[in-house]
Amino acid sequence: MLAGQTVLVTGASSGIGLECARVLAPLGVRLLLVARRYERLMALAEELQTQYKASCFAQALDVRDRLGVQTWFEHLPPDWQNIDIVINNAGLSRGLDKLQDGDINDWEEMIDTNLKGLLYVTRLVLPGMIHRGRGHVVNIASIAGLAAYPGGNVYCATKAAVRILGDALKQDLLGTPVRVTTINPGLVDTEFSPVRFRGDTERAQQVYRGLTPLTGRDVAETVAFCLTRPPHVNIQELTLLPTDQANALLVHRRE
Ligand code: NDP
Ligand code: 8X3
Repeated sequence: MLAGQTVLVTGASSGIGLECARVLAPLGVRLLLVARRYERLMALAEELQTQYKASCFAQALDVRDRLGVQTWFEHLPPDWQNIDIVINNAGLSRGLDKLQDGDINDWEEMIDTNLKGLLYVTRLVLPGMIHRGRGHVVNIASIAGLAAYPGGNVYCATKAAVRILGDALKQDLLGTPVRVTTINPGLVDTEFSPVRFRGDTERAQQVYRGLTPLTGRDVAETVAFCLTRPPHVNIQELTLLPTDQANALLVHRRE
Protein backbone atom coordinates (compact mmCIF):
# COMPACT_ATOMS: atom_id res chain seq x y z
CA MET A 1 0.00 0.00 0.00
CA LEU A 2 2.80 2.41 0.92
CA ALA A 3 5.42 0.80 -1.29
CA GLY A 4 7.14 3.29 -3.55
CA GLN A 5 5.75 6.34 -1.77
CA THR A 6 8.16 9.06 -0.69
CA VAL A 7 8.02 9.84 3.03
CA LEU A 8 9.66 12.93 4.51
CA VAL A 9 10.50 12.51 8.20
CA THR A 10 11.63 15.63 10.03
CA GLY A 11 13.69 15.05 13.16
CA ALA A 12 14.75 11.60 11.97
CA SER A 13 18.06 11.63 13.87
CA SER A 14 16.55 10.49 17.18
CA GLY A 15 13.56 9.19 19.09
CA ILE A 16 10.16 9.05 17.42
CA GLY A 17 11.36 10.26 14.02
CA LEU A 18 14.16 7.70 13.88
CA GLU A 19 11.76 4.91 14.82
CA CYS A 20 9.26 6.07 12.19
CA ALA A 21 11.98 5.52 9.61
CA ARG A 22 12.76 2.08 11.05
CA VAL A 23 9.10 1.02 11.09
CA LEU A 24 8.33 2.35 7.61
CA ALA A 25 11.47 1.10 5.84
CA PRO A 26 10.30 -2.54 5.61
CA LEU A 27 7.05 -1.33 4.00
CA GLY A 28 8.98 -0.33 0.89
CA VAL A 29 8.73 3.45 1.19
CA ARG A 30 11.41 5.85 0.02
CA LEU A 31 12.70 7.77 3.04
CA LEU A 32 13.73 11.40 2.95
CA LEU A 33 15.38 11.91 6.33
CA VAL A 34 16.13 15.36 7.71
CA ALA A 35 17.42 16.82 10.99
CA ARG A 36 20.42 18.91 11.97
CA ARG A 37 22.74 16.02 12.99
CA TYR A 38 23.76 14.70 9.58
CA GLU A 39 26.07 11.90 10.82
CA ARG A 40 23.22 10.29 12.69
CA LEU A 41 20.99 10.48 9.62
CA MET A 42 23.70 8.90 7.50
CA ALA A 43 24.11 6.06 10.01
CA LEU A 44 20.35 5.48 9.97
CA ALA A 45 20.21 5.56 6.18
CA GLU A 46 23.03 3.02 5.99
CA GLU A 47 21.30 0.80 8.55
CA LEU A 48 18.03 0.81 6.61
CA GLN A 49 19.73 0.33 3.27
CA THR A 50 21.62 -2.67 4.60
CA GLN A 51 18.73 -4.20 6.52
CA TYR A 52 15.83 -3.58 4.13
CA LYS A 53 17.46 -2.35 0.92
CA ALA A 54 15.47 0.79 1.66
CA SER A 55 15.90 3.80 -0.56
CA CYS A 56 16.99 6.61 1.76
CA PHE A 57 18.16 10.18 1.23
CA ALA A 58 19.56 11.95 4.28
CA GLN A 59 20.00 15.71 4.40
CA ALA A 60 20.94 18.15 7.13
CA LEU A 61 18.14 20.64 7.68
CA ASP A 62 17.24 23.08 10.41
CA VAL A 63 13.48 23.53 10.14
CA ARG A 64 13.72 26.92 11.87
CA ASP A 65 15.63 28.34 8.93
CA ARG A 66 12.88 29.55 6.61
CA LEU A 67 15.15 30.33 3.67
CA GLY A 68 17.17 27.17 4.28
CA VAL A 69 14.01 25.06 4.17
CA GLN A 70 12.91 26.75 0.94
CA THR A 71 16.33 26.27 -0.67
CA TRP A 72 16.50 22.65 0.49
CA PHE A 73 13.10 21.94 -1.03
CA GLU A 74 13.86 23.69 -4.32
CA HIS A 75 17.12 21.79 -4.71
CA LEU A 76 15.80 18.31 -4.00
CA PRO A 77 16.87 15.91 -6.74
CA PRO A 78 13.97 15.39 -9.19
CA ASP A 79 13.30 11.84 -7.99
CA TRP A 80 12.87 13.08 -4.40
CA GLN A 81 10.61 16.04 -5.12
CA ASN A 82 7.27 14.24 -5.09
CA ILE A 83 6.71 13.91 -1.38
CA ASP A 84 3.64 11.76 -0.67
CA ILE A 85 3.78 11.73 3.11
CA VAL A 86 5.28 14.17 5.59
CA ILE A 87 5.80 13.27 9.23
CA ASN A 88 6.23 16.62 10.96
CA ASN A 89 8.06 15.34 14.00
CA ALA A 90 11.02 17.71 14.59
CA GLY A 91 10.43 19.40 17.89
CA LEU A 92 11.69 20.06 21.37
CA SER A 93 11.01 21.59 24.73
CA ARG A 94 13.36 23.74 26.74
CA GLY A 95 13.14 24.02 30.50
CA LEU A 96 10.22 23.87 32.85
CA ASP A 97 10.31 27.43 34.16
CA LYS A 98 7.26 29.36 35.23
CA LEU A 99 6.26 31.82 32.57
CA GLN A 100 7.23 34.75 34.79
CA ASP A 101 10.76 33.31 35.01
CA GLY A 102 10.99 32.06 31.43
CA ASP A 103 13.92 32.56 29.09
CA ILE A 104 12.67 34.21 25.92
CA ASN A 105 15.38 32.47 23.88
CA ASP A 106 13.88 29.15 24.97
CA TRP A 107 10.43 30.33 23.94
CA GLU A 108 11.66 31.37 20.53
CA GLU A 109 13.47 28.09 19.98
CA MET A 110 10.31 26.11 20.76
CA ILE A 111 8.01 28.32 18.69
CA ASP A 112 10.45 28.45 15.77
CA THR A 113 10.93 24.67 15.74
CA ASN A 114 7.62 23.18 16.81
CA LEU A 115 5.33 25.64 15.10
CA LYS A 116 7.02 27.78 12.47
CA GLY A 117 9.30 24.96 11.25
CA LEU A 118 6.31 22.68 10.84
CA LEU A 119 4.52 25.40 8.89
CA TYR A 120 7.49 26.10 6.60
CA VAL A 121 7.81 22.42 5.66
CA THR A 122 4.09 21.82 5.28
CA ARG A 123 3.53 24.90 3.11
CA LEU A 124 6.12 23.63 0.65
CA VAL A 125 4.96 20.04 0.34
CA LEU A 126 1.19 20.61 0.20
CA PRO A 127 0.79 22.03 -3.33
CA GLY A 128 2.49 18.96 -4.84
CA MET A 129 0.30 16.62 -2.82
CA ILE A 130 -2.84 18.41 -3.97
CA HIS A 131 -1.62 18.54 -7.59
CA ARG A 132 -0.78 14.82 -7.66
CA GLY A 133 -3.99 13.87 -5.84
CA ARG A 134 -2.21 11.97 -3.11
CA GLY A 135 -0.82 12.94 0.26
CA HIS A 136 -0.81 12.55 4.01
CA VAL A 137 0.38 15.05 6.61
CA VAL A 138 1.14 13.56 10.03
CA ASN A 139 1.84 16.05 12.78
CA ILE A 140 3.40 14.89 16.03
CA ALA A 141 1.70 17.10 18.61
CA SER A 142 1.45 15.97 22.26
CA ILE A 143 -0.83 15.52 25.22
CA ALA A 144 0.87 18.77 26.24
CA GLY A 145 -1.41 20.36 23.66
CA LEU A 146 -4.53 18.87 25.26
CA ALA A 147 -3.98 20.47 28.67
CA ALA A 148 -1.19 22.54 30.15
CA TYR A 149 0.92 21.56 33.13
CA PRO A 150 2.95 23.80 35.48
CA GLY A 151 6.02 25.12 33.71
CA GLY A 152 4.85 23.71 30.37
CA ASN A 153 3.51 27.10 29.22
CA VAL A 154 5.14 27.82 25.85
CA TYR A 155 5.84 24.17 24.95
CA CYS A 156 2.19 23.32 25.66
CA ALA A 157 1.10 26.33 23.61
CA THR A 158 3.13 25.20 20.61
CA LYS A 159 1.59 21.73 20.77
CA ALA A 160 -1.92 23.13 21.19
CA ALA A 161 -1.18 25.22 18.11
CA VAL A 162 -0.06 22.15 16.18
CA ARG A 163 -3.34 20.44 17.07
CA ILE A 164 -5.50 23.36 15.95
CA LEU A 165 -3.43 23.72 12.78
CA GLY A 166 -4.19 20.10 11.96
CA ASP A 167 -7.87 20.80 12.46
CA ALA A 168 -7.64 23.88 10.24
CA LEU A 169 -5.61 22.11 7.57
CA LYS A 170 -8.14 19.30 7.30
CA GLN A 171 -10.79 21.91 6.61
CA ASP A 172 -8.64 23.70 4.03
CA LEU A 173 -7.94 20.38 2.28
CA LEU A 174 -11.53 19.17 2.29
CA GLY A 175 -12.43 18.03 -1.21
CA THR A 176 -8.88 16.84 -1.88
CA PRO A 177 -7.65 13.30 -1.12
CA VAL A 178 -4.90 14.65 1.14
CA ARG A 179 -5.23 13.34 4.68
CA VAL A 180 -4.19 15.02 7.93
CA THR A 181 -3.44 13.20 11.17
CA THR A 182 -2.49 14.62 14.56
CA ILE A 183 -0.76 12.29 17.00
CA ASN A 184 -0.69 13.14 20.70
CA PRO A 185 1.78 10.96 22.61
CA GLY A 186 2.16 11.00 26.37
CA LEU A 187 5.53 10.23 27.96
CA VAL A 188 7.94 8.73 25.44
CA ASP A 189 11.47 7.72 26.45
CA THR A 190 13.61 9.52 23.87
CA GLU A 191 16.13 12.35 24.01
CA PHE A 192 13.22 14.70 24.67
CA SER A 193 13.87 15.06 28.42
CA PRO A 194 17.69 15.31 28.19
CA VAL A 195 17.14 18.07 25.62
CA ARG A 196 14.53 19.79 27.79
CA PHE A 197 16.91 19.76 30.76
CA ARG A 198 20.00 20.51 28.67
CA GLY A 199 21.89 17.30 29.42
CA ASP A 200 20.91 16.99 33.09
CA THR A 201 20.44 13.23 32.78
CA GLU A 202 19.48 12.72 36.41
CA ARG A 203 16.60 15.16 36.11
CA ALA A 204 15.65 13.69 32.75
CA GLN A 205 15.52 10.16 34.18
CA GLN A 206 13.19 11.32 36.95
CA VAL A 207 10.53 12.02 34.32
CA TYR A 208 10.16 8.27 33.68
CA ARG A 209 10.81 7.12 37.26
CA GLY A 210 8.72 4.15 38.38
CA LEU A 211 6.71 3.73 35.20
CA THR A 212 7.08 2.18 31.80
CA PRO A 213 6.98 5.01 29.27
CA LEU A 214 6.09 4.67 25.61
CA THR A 215 8.95 3.99 23.26
CA GLY A 216 9.62 5.80 20.02
CA ARG A 217 8.67 2.56 18.33
CA ASP A 218 5.23 2.56 20.01
CA VAL A 219 4.54 5.95 18.48
CA ALA A 220 6.04 4.98 15.13
CA GLU A 221 3.80 1.91 14.91
CA THR A 222 0.81 4.14 15.60
CA VAL A 223 1.91 6.48 12.81
CA ALA A 224 2.28 3.48 10.48
CA PHE A 225 -1.24 2.33 11.39
CA CYS A 226 -2.65 5.74 10.41
CA LEU A 227 -0.68 5.76 7.15
CA THR A 228 -1.83 2.29 6.14
CA ARG A 229 -5.58 2.87 6.45
CA PRO A 230 -7.42 2.76 3.13
CA PRO A 231 -7.60 6.10 1.28
CA HIS A 232 -11.18 6.83 2.41
CA VAL A 233 -10.19 6.61 6.10
CA ASN A 234 -8.57 9.58 7.81
CA ILE A 235 -7.51 9.13 11.44
CA GLN A 236 -7.89 12.76 12.32
CA GLU A 237 -6.44 12.75 15.83
CA LEU A 238 -5.06 10.02 18.02
CA THR A 239 -3.81 10.11 21.61
CA LEU A 240 -1.61 7.38 23.09
CA LEU A 241 -0.22 7.23 26.61
CA PRO A 242 1.62 4.76 28.78
CA THR A 243 -0.83 2.64 30.75
CA ASP A 244 0.49 4.26 33.92
CA GLN A 245 -0.31 7.77 32.70
CA ALA A 246 -3.79 9.33 32.67
CA ASN A 247 -2.80 12.81 31.47
CA ALA A 248 0.16 15.18 31.56
CA LEU A 249 -0.31 15.72 35.30
CA LEU A 250 -1.34 12.30 36.55
CA VAL A 251 0.98 9.29 36.43
CA HIS A 252 1.21 6.18 38.57
CA ARG A 253 4.77 5.47 39.71
CA ARG A 254 5.46 1.95 40.98
CA GLU A 255 8.23 2.55 43.49
P1 NDP B 1 14.14 13.63 20.45
O1 NDP B 1 14.87 14.73 21.12
O2 NDP B 1 14.63 12.23 20.62
O3 NDP B 1 14.02 13.93 18.88
C1 NDP B 1 13.76 15.23 18.41
C2 NDP B 1 14.12 15.29 16.95
O4 NDP B 1 13.82 16.62 16.46
C3 NDP B 1 15.60 15.05 16.71
O5 NDP B 1 15.76 14.22 15.60
C4 NDP B 1 16.14 16.43 16.44
O6 NDP B 1 17.23 16.33 15.52
C5 NDP B 1 14.94 17.08 15.74
N1 NDP B 1 15.00 18.52 15.76
C6 NDP B 1 15.01 19.35 16.83
N2 NDP B 1 15.15 20.62 16.43
C7 NDP B 1 15.25 20.59 15.08
C8 NDP B 1 15.42 21.58 14.09
N3 NDP B 1 15.53 22.89 14.41
N4 NDP B 1 15.49 21.21 12.78
C9 NDP B 1 15.37 19.91 12.45
N5 NDP B 1 15.22 18.92 13.34
C10 NDP B 1 15.16 19.27 14.64
O7 NDP B 1 12.63 13.73 20.96
P2 NDP B 1 11.29 12.98 20.51
O8 NDP B 1 11.55 11.94 19.53
O9 NDP B 1 10.58 12.63 21.75
O10 NDP B 1 10.52 14.21 19.84
C11 NDP B 1 9.89 14.12 18.59
C12 NDP B 1 8.58 14.89 18.64
O11 NDP B 1 7.70 14.25 19.54
C13 NDP B 1 8.73 16.33 19.12
O12 NDP B 1 7.91 17.16 18.33
C14 NDP B 1 8.18 16.27 20.55
O13 NDP B 1 7.67 17.50 20.94
C15 NDP B 1 7.12 15.22 20.38
N6 NDP B 1 6.67 14.57 21.60
C16 NDP B 1 7.56 13.93 22.42
C17 NDP B 1 7.10 13.30 23.57
C18 NDP B 1 8.03 12.65 24.54
O14 NDP B 1 7.63 12.41 25.71
N7 NDP B 1 9.25 12.30 24.14
C19 NDP B 1 5.68 13.25 23.88
C20 NDP B 1 4.83 13.95 22.96
C21 NDP B 1 5.31 14.56 21.84
P3 NDP B 1 18.55 17.26 15.53
O15 NDP B 1 18.85 17.63 16.93
O16 NDP B 1 19.57 16.35 14.89
O17 NDP B 1 18.19 18.41 14.66
C1 8X3 C 1 5.96 15.64 25.67
C2 8X3 C 1 5.10 15.04 26.71
O1 8X3 C 1 3.96 15.57 28.94
O2 8X3 C 1 6.36 15.85 28.80
O3 8X3 C 1 5.19 16.36 24.76
O4 8X3 C 1 4.90 17.41 27.72
S1 8X3 C 1 5.07 16.03 28.10
